[in-house]
Amino acid sequence: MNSIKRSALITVLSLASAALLFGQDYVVYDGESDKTDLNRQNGGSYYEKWWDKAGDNTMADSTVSPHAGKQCAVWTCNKDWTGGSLMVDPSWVGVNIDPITNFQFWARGEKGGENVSLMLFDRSLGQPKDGDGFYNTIELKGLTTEWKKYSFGLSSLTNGRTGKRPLDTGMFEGIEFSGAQKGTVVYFDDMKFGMKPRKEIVYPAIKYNHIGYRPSDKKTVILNKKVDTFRIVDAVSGKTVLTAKPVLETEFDPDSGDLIAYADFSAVTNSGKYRIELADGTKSGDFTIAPDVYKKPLIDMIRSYYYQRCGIALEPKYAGKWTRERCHTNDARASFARATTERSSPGRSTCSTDGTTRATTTSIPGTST
Ligand SMILES: [Ca+2]
Repeated sequence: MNSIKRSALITVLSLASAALLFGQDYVVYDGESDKTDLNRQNGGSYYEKWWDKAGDNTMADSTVSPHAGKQCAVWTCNKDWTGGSLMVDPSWVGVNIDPITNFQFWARGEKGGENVSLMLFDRSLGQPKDGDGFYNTIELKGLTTEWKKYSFGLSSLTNGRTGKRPLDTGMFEGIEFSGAQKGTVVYFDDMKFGMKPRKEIVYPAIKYNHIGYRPSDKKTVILNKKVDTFRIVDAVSGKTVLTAKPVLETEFDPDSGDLIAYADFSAVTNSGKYRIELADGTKSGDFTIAPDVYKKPLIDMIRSYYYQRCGIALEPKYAGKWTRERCHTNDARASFARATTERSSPGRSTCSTDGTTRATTTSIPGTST
């Protein structure tokens, strides 16, 4: 990226290319719902001023000519070079933006010609070794009074340029607004992370009980295909032991969107390994018919409670390769976010493996804690 000038980072997309969205977007701000406006109390994002006295800069929901819907956000800089941050996650947990491909938003200036800097940051912002200059910054220069769409490939913002620290994508926290002169008023709307397209997952058309079936039980498999007949085949000999017709339950199940049919093979009562084959050639994996098919799952399930115990050591003779020392032996404690009007960022807690909880407080550039 260092060979590309910063200004080249900014790609102004035409309306024609606005359709190039990815899968399900993560809405950072659109001003249209409790979760996507600036009301933290309702679970939305919120604005936190950093270098300021009260009113040096603000960000608020606005009904003045939004790009879409009823509201947009208005950022107002009342004192040169002051700034603050749009906190994306009101709970301070952080947002995993690994599956994100781009950062996009619409912006306009109140008068035209406005400049403002946007910086994506994670929890490490402000640690002594990470001044704010270590992050990649989006420089918006010369905004117009008309709404324009901006989009940035996230890799250009997270992979870093020379001397820039990449974002911790698992702990993404917010977007800083700064770098403007007194009197700058900028509107934002439809601020989103574009998600990678989701691959459709295709599940096998035959749903059978992988644990197995007891000889005297009613035995069915669910089919998501319409076929005239099915066969139960002895997996060892390859011989067909039953041929029958499935019963169609529905052509369209509203919950799954599937066709559902049942293939009943309760007539097969001899212990052994079998599979089901449909008239169109579709086959299941092998399954067992035996009186004790539930024995091993029962043991595994009960044993799982032992593996999950933390206050005792897991011994090799019981735990095998999952042997370990006892853990979480101390009382745990957690600290929570302080009022956002304080000049330092909230303390956060991390539960460590020894059961203690480390509270960390992050300094913010330009403030003292
Ligand atoms: Ca809106």
